[in-house]
Amino acid sequence: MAEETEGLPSRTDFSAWYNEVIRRADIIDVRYPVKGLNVWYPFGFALRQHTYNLLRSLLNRDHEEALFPLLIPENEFMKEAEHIKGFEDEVYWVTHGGLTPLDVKLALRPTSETAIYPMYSLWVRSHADLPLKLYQIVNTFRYETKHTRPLIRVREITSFMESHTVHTDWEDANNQVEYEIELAKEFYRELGVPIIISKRPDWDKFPGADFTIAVDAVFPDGRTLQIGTVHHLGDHFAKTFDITYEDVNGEQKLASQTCFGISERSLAAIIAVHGDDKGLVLPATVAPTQVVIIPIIVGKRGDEILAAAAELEAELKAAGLRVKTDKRDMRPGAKYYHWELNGVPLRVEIGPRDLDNKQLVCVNRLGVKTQIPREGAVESVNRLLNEAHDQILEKAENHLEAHLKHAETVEEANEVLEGNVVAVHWCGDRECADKLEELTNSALLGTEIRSKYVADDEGRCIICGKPAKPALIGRSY
Ligand code: P5A
Ligand code: ZN
Repeated sequence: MAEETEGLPSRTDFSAWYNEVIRRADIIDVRYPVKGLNVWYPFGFALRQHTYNLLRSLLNRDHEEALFPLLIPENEFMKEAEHIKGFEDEVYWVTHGGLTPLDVKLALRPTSETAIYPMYSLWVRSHADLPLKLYQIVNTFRYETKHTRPLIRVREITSFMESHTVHTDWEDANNQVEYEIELAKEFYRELGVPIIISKRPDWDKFPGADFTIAVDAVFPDGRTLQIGTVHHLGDHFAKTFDITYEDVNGEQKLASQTCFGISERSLAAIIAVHGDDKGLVLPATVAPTQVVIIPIIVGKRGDEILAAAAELEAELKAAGLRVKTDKRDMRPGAKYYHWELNGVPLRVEIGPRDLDNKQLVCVNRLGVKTQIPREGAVESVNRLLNEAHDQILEKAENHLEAHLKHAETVEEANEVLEGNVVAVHWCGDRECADKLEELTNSALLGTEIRSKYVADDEGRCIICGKPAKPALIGRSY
């Protein structure tokens, strides 16, 4: 809808590149007249659909999908003290029904703990009802005051996957936390997006949680984006909302809970991490079109070539692949440009010479060219799609590795912080963290880092010199 022929801004100006690519590749239109609320174009919506189908398929292994209301009565919303404190400046309120002021104001959910847990209190009776593992995929509203950006920081989160689980005890909930971390890892591996997992410092955890484990991606400019969080809620909400059960001995016990969230930031990560100066680079797992066939029509053999293209399309589609044939009357170069902008993982060209040689020319989105025999094309194309996936993951891994630095002193940290995430040692004291953040103009992202690039070694605190563990600092979106 918005394609133009001049080049995209270079990726070195990441923000300019990002804004252009999501517009030109028909992902999101930001012209809706409310700040932070955006419109999905059909192509963006298709990408969203495939991405969330993948997420659903992973969740459905051990969760069930449900749906709770958008509006939360003020009295429920106000029950958990920490939670309200964390969200009070971000809530939109519904105050009227028509012209009549409501007796009880209604919050537009910024997240659904306070909508779901009163119901859990009714549903959970006995240990036999546990564990309870539900999720929903809904829109939520947060009156964000920081700079909004499409998919990255929005005021209507249109694609909020929130999982909420209930367990008999803290240990069982903790196992669920680990399970959900693994689930997030698998999801992002399927998207080819490398991640860093860490425990957020206490002051940055989810309001009402025992602790928060965050999933971060590293963007082209070296800034990080939190693309998922798993929270151990302990029994804080269970106490507030009276989620109790009768154990095997007939005693009433408080339940222990977790929640886990992923939003359209997962799509921002796909776009930002893989994209290049030509546009989107989509992983085949979620690309709306996985293969585009380009008939190269020269001379008199047009009909023959179109027939061969149609036959190939039918064969690939029958094998379950998402395929399009671009029959438009245009120069092949202009077609390549279009499909590259849209991130299609594999282009297959058929010209007269290929017909004669019973072969196909395949070019993946990273520009790797391969000739395959026409016979057995389904198998070859599947292999090339898998290889393309490995290549984009490897490229992204290399980027992450190159942008993960280590520093022993504040001076060293300041030398490498521009454009990078930096591993340091920190003793765990808030004062040292505050000082470090101030001296480096960065944020302490987390500890207990799960990344093959950061060793779990003992060191000296970068501020006070006391024994310390690894911590990550960086600048984030
Ligand atoms: C977990 C799900 C929660 O809300 N309650 C239910 C928990 N956690 S969270 O960390 O606050 O949000 C989960 C993830 O949502 C993304 N996110 C956003 N995405 C786009 N725009 C926003 N304004 C926004 N706010 C949060 C983050 O990826 C976060 O980890
Ligand atoms: Zn210290």
